[in-house]
Amino acid sequence: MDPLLLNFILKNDFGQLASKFPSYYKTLVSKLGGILSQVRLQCIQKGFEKKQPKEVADEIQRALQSAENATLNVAVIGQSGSGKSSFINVLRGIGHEEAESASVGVVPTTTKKTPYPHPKCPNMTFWDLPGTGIPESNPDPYQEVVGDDNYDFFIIISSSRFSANDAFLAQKIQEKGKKFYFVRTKVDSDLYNEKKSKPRSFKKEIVLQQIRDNCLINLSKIVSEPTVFLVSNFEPKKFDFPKLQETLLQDLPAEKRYISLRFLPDLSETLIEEKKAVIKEKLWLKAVKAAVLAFFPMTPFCCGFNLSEQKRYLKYYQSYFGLDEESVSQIARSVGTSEQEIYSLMKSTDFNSLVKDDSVIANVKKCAEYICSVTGLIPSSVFQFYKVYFLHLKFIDTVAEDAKRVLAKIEEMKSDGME
Ligand SMILES: Nc1nc2c(ncn2[C@@H]2O[C@H](COP(=O)(O)OP(=O)(O)O)[C@@H](O)[C@H]2O)c(=O)[nH]1
Ligand SMILES: [Mg+2]
Repeated sequence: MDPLLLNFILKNDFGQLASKFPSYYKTLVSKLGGILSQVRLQCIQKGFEKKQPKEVADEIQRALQSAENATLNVAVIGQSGSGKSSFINVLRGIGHEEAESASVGVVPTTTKKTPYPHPKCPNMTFWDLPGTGIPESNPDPYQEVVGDDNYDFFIIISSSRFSANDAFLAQKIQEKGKKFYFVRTKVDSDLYNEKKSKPRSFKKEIVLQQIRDNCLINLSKIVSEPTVFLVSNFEPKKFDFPKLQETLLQDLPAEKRYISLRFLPDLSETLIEEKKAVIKEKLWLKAVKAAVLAFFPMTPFCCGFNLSEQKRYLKYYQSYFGLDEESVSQIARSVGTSEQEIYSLMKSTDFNSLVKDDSVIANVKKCAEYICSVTGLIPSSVFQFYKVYFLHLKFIDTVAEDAKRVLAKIEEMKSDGME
């Protein structure tokens, strides 16, 4: 039960909401941050203070809309062959051999700046920038590349010892006042090579630390607190890929966080948890908006309980966690199993039992009893409102657990395949 919302519905106490909203909001949101910027939070709080429900509802609506419509432009830059295209394919959740993938190869395959929109979100574009150091490349690629102000941030990709080219790029981006992340790819092959050449003294952690130190020492001459992410584009769930994703999400402005969380691949359980937090936050904001608007006489609080509509929502949550039909068949293909096997891991396929779930009914009853004990009756619109709210929470929790089981299965099947 959501105490803030419940009290508001019961008492319509704007003063209480004004004072509690910002701190309560912070307890609800993902640890990477929520979708309301500080400015929006203050506007909402002011709206409550002035008892202006319409302003509050409008501000929430604007926040929800800008979260949905946000754009993200990521520039991926580095020497030819360093793994830029492979890296972009990982972030777009696309296999290197799929039709829409950025072409990957042992010979230079990208000679001009190429946009790769996310297949499910055209607002999110990764820019594969001309490989430097190859004869066909633009004589002054940095001017074109770094001069463009439309990128939200840069990712410098490097696959070997820190080079003069890496330093030059970092310097140029830094001079432009833009943010960059330094990604060292192909650590899988570094480990493999080290193990081959020094089988007796090989220690994975030491090799990784040496690579990290080499990058950090050089970068610290350019930026004050450098961070380096060691990744393998072949095994993105390992090494620093998940941490890189978390850092990007944390650093993004609030309104860009929702689509980024939604469309970047689920590389770890932590990211699934963060995704869950942001979609619950969205549901909560919608509920606050509905409750606030219900303050106007004649505004319907909730449009009743429509089963087919609820089914559509469940499908939406499945797609949010990358478990829609298309994604399931893609997952099945990528690990070489049947769609049926993936579906057998998912409890959210059973819509009817979710609708009848005891915990949803118990939560609604608890709220209804509490409201009745204070007011003597519960309007049916409020009852329906809670029914929908708790059902959606159940949908989200169930789909998130499904996503974790599918993630574990993918890992298990991939490691079986490698043995
Ligand atoms: N072992 C290993 N090879 C990689 C990795 N990333 C890319 N490659 C390979 O490196 C070559 C160049 O990759 P590509 O993505 O085309 O680099 P780009 O020229 O920077 O776009 C290809 O043969 C890739 O398969 C990685 O993380 N590990
Ligand atoms: Mg390329």
